[in-house]
Amino acid sequence: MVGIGERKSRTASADSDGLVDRIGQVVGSKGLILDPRDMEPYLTDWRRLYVGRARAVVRPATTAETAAVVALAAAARVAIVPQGGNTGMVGGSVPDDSGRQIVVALQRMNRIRNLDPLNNTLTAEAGCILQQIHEAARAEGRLFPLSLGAEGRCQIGGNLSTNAGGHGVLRYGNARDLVLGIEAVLPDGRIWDGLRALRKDNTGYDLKQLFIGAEGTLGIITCAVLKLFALPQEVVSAFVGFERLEHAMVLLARLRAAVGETVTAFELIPRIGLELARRHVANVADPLAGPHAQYLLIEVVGSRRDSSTREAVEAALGEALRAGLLSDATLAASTAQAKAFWRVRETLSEALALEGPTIKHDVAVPISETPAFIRRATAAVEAVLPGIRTVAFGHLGDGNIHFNLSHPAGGDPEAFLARKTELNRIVHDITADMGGSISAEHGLGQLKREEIARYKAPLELELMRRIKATLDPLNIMNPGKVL
Ligand code: FAD
Ligand code: 2HG
Ligand code: ZN
Repeated sequence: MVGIGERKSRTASADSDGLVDRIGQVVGSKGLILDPRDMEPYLTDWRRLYVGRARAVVRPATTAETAAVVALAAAARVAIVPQGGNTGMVGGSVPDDSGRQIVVALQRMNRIRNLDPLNNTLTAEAGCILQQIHEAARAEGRLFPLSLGAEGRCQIGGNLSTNAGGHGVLRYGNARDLVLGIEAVLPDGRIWDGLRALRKDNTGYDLKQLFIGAEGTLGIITCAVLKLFALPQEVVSAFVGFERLEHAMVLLARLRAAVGETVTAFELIPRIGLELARRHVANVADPLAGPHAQYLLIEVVGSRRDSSTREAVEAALGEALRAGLLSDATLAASTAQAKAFWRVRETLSEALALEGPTIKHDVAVPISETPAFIRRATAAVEAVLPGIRTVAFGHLGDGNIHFNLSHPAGGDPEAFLARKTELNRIVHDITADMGGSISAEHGLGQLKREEIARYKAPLELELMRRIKATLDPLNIMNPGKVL
């Protein structure tokens, strides 16, 4: 660690215009990180694809402090990179390598400002960890349904800025659908108080939606009013083995016919994914006895404290088994068992990273087209790179496939990564041809900033640029991301 005196002298020497000093006066010593070693975790993204440098990492504790920091940076024409839990998949949360940008990390803004059980709303500051919000809601007998593998680390500000998806989208929608109001600091340092807690508000453009999914390019989200839901009384988790992807779509339709819109997760795990998770991650077990080509992790919730949902799911799966749609299935008999099912699903990204170089695609196609997409894209990448290992998993119930490509076993990892652009092009062209999106839930960040120009209509890109120029004419808010 570096002593305070040392930090000061380091600051002074690198701070010829006095900006960092002025920011330090706003946020105090707890709010400023200048030592290169202490800054390190804020400069590298989760995937370790991007390593940037920063003039300072600033950790404001309040909206007023955030606004003052942004105003100072804007006056000095210094760019800001907002950062939440730094779990993003597309390099949006880390600075470039100029060493001139300032990272504004929201982690100290972690208060739940209000929870209104009768209005079914929770008001949380941007730096609240998603899991903290789950726990606060649960303590009042409510559910905040946004749910993803990174929930122990990602922050609600990051979730909203990426319009995160995750496991519950087919029942509850994306992050965008779970917000009633936000508060944001604009690129000129003004505070927009849009913290309304209303179900209905038709008074013009829905401004909050501009900031949601903007990946920090239009302002810093500092607080949000979130929608809460009834806590399920019964949660049924099933792990299903099956052989043909088309059958999964039929199974989803049958399940919905049996239990209505209470299917909250319908997640695809291919055999290779299960094998990689077992190889690389501790405490991952195969819930079924024999091997199957594909698996589904299904969750259905019930609103009655009895076993009626479990019985309905059991019956639907039994019928599907007899109809040859699936090969085997097991229902979790306890919360611990359900957790073990989820461990298989939620450690897939980690397992892939541990297996070696991976080329990722996060695509959406119409739900009914997912089997055709997986087949077509798999054949296309295998044709150009025999031995390539496709690990297509994800949110099948939303038509969102994480089409991951792992390097051929025993092959040269560098040679594999050198073909990234070519493989991206193949997968994304197929996606576009099927009416899909090249970023279903992870956003564009730096990773897909150039790529999107090929797939988005010029008019849409023009409108996006105009919105950016209107809100951020100095281009200081996370420049080089999205656009
Ligand atoms: P960060 O990574 O810190 O930032 C993401 C972007 O938002 C950046 O552009 C940043 O500048 C901006 N930003 C952050 N906070 C603010 C703010 N307060 N105001 C303005 N801009 C801000 N994503 C999914 O959608 N679904 C999944 O199922 C899913 N599963 C994952 C599983 C694992 C194991 C991991 C590592 C990641 C997963 N992700 C998933 C990706 C990631 O967790 C989400 O994108 C998450 O929403 C990012 O939140 P964060 O706080 O880490 O944001
Ligand atoms: C998930 O659903 C995440 O697990 C990550 O969105 C997907 O690693 C990936 O490709
Ligand atoms: Zn996902």
